Amino acid sequence: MGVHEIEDAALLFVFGYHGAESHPIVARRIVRAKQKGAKIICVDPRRIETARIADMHLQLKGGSNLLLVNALANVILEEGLCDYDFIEKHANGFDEFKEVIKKYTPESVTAQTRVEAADIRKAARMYALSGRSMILYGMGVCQFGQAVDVVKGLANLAIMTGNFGRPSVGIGPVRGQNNVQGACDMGALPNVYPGYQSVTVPEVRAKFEKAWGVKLSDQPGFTLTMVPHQVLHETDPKKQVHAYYIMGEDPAQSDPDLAEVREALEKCDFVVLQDIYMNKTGQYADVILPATGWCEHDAVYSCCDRGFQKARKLVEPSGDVKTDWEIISLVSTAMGYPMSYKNTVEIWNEVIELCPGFAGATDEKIEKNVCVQWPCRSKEDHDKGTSFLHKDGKFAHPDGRAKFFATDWRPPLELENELYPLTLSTVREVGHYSVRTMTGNCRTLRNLEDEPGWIQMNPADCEVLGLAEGELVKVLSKRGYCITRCLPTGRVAKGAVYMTYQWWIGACNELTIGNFDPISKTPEYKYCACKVEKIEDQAWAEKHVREEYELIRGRMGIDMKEGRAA
Ligand SMILES: Nc1nc2c(c(=O)[nH]1)N[C@H]1C(S)=C(S)[C@@H](COP(=O)(O)OP(=O)(O)OC[C@H]3O[C@@H](n4cnc5c(=O)[nH]c(N)nc54)[C@H](O)[C@@H]3O)O[C@H]1N2
Ligand SMILES: Nc1nc2c(c(=O)[nH]1)N[C@H]1C(S)=C(S)[C@@H](COP(=O)(O)OP(=O)(O)OC[C@H]3O[C@@H](n4cnc5c(=O)[nH]c(N)nc54)[C@H](O)[C@@H]3O)O[C@H]1N2
Ligand SMILES: [Mo]
Repeated sequence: MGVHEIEDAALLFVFGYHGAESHPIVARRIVRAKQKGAKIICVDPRRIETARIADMHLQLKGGSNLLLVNALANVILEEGLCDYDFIEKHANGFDEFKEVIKKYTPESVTAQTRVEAADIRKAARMYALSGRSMILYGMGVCQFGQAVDVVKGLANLAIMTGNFGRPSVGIGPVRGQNNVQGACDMGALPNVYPGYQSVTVPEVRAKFEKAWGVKLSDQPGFTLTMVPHQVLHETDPKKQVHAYYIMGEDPAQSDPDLAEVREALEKCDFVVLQDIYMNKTGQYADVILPATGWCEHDAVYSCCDRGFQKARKLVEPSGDVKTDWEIISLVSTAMGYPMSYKNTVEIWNEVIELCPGFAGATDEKIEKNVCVQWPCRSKEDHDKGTSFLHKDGKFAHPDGRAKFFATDWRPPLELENELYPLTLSTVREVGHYSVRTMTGNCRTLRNLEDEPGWIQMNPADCEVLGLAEGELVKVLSKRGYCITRCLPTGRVAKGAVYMTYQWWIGACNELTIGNFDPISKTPEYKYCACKVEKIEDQAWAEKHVREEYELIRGRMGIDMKEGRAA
């Protein structure tokens, strides 16, 4: 669906998504939906902003998503709240689905989800009966070892209640970065060319081979998160990774289990970093290729709602930098495959020529209509793109029907235990962005919030350890430790702590675990076991943090004279 459709839903089911911190502009749409009379159900283990304006907050225990989703489906089935006509006309696999779901009664999941059976029943009824229910989900779904199954579980809810194929319904992954959708659209995935065309389909491969005048492999590559394993532990020489070309990513800050990432970067024979700032990974790079930032070049972005939008160059870049596409062209030319694009429009024309789903999204059309959502197949003016998918119940499977898919819940890999009694979940904060190269280089934002960040803890857990707000603490897991500040808050449940992954010193990825969803290969950033230790010598700790910060800022080339932390 289009982002604007959020406002007109009759019910918003916000599941593991914290718009107020992550996407304040999208969050405005949620507030407006509320003002227009929508009901809101928030499913989050924390009392986030959405929970405060919601009609229901299901404060489940982290890691229990699929139990809750299956139990919601169970109620919808048991109480006959399905849209049977929609199911019959547009879906397959209903009987097998019912078989799996029937044991997930609300009572059977209460102990593990910590959500009352009566609340599960009430939420299921509200979702099924609103007439226009829209699901929004985020990293609270995706960052688990069992992630894709939960997405399919949410899709089941939408199929069984006929909430697909009309405006303001459906299931919306509110994708992370401003152009993460675009990166996928352009084929920055291991198994597809641009336009989601599979590398294993011979006709597709033949088309790209002809267009590019090369021979292409029929084997999918690796996902980013698999690289440390492919460098350190792969025994098949054909699958070992020896060189790593990193463009716009900082694995030494953003990947799980940083000790392992550092080992891999050190062992890798050749590392290239193409970035607009120095970052932690840059310290392991053999070559650094400096690129221009977003207002220094022309570009096309895809929003999370599949909308192509143009971004224009506003300022002339200064210093020894080039645009990303020029750098790629030069490297390619030097390696023996000449590329001679003159501008981004030329590149865009090649994209739409090779991708049937984007074929109609011409540069002129995006220019004229501001935003064109794919699929847009015809260059004719009348094809303005597609606001919502699955119109008239037509789905992407070859027979045009949706498919129910249900499976059993799997617990997270590393559960709380005697040595590490707390669960750690890692999230975002509004004032800083991902690996903080961009916002950490901005003095105003640093003045609002600076190293070493915070750990959100329930006041009862703080009391046990004798911790006060602002005190520096040591957080440890089986894999490493870091130092951060204690933030007592009733927004989180007892036994569960939360850190944001933006901090270089309070770097929670020293602690996180490399457990991956088998399909998406997304790490379990939202669950591992940890413990918090009091630091008796606070003066030492404050000095240590200051010194570490100066060291890192020195390596990153951030001017030490201005904007020093107070
Ligand atoms: N200011 C700022 N904005 C950002 C970013 C940033 O770094 N800073 N990063 C961008 C990126 S890359 C992304 S991907 C998006 C992500 O944006 P969101 O999807 O909102 O990501 P998170 O805040 O990590 O997690 C969402 C919620 O999941 C909840 N959660 C944790 N465990 C569970 C669970 O077991 N079940 C459920 N149902 N919920 C759970 C958390 O409490 C949290 O409130 O934000 C983007 N926007
Ligand atoms: N613990 C924990 N870890 C997480 C997460 C979590 O929730 N918890 N979230 C994960 C998620 S969802 C994401 S998306 C990742 C994000 O992690 P990363 O992708 O590593 O972080 P970003 O800050 O988005 O940007 C990476 C680099 O891109 C550079 N960059 C910005 N613009 C450009 C450009 O135009 N060209 C080039 N060449 N470079 C540019 C930045 O300077 C930065 O160094 O982190 C993941 N890591
Ligand atoms: Mo993300």
